[in-house]
Amino acid sequence: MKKTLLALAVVASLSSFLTVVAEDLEITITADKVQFLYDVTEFTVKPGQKVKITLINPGDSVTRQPHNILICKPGTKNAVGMASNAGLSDPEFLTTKQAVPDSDDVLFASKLVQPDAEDVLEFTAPSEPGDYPYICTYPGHWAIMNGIMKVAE
Ligand SMILES: [Cu+2]
Repeated sequence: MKKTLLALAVVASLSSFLTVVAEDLEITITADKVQFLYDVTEFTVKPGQKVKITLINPGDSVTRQPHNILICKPGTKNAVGMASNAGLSDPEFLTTKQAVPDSDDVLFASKLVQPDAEDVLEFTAPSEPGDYPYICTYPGHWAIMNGIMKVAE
């Protein structure tokens, strides 16, 4: 009887350990070669999970456009997108700033990725569950080049 209880206790503590240490999520998102789109438009992470996104801009892209990926606070896709359009008046927007608008609504941002290049964006998922939009803020892309990172248990 004692052994059974001990075994149960071990199993219980192991399973709670496993829920706390969720595996890192690695995901590859590739920009479309013809349209301003990501090939992944939705993925789900756990609160506090470590996330690694590799953004690939294919070398044989027809558009030859740079792309990036920004994770934004829930409900702020349009605000951040509009801020990126406005960024065009800033001569440093596409260079030093990597097309990332100055906004508290931007949580995480990759570099601007040229064709035939990639960038890795690593971050810890927010602890607050919700739908976090991600967008490309190369001006004009965000309205269609976007997706949702769901943070959910
Ligand atoms: Cu883009």
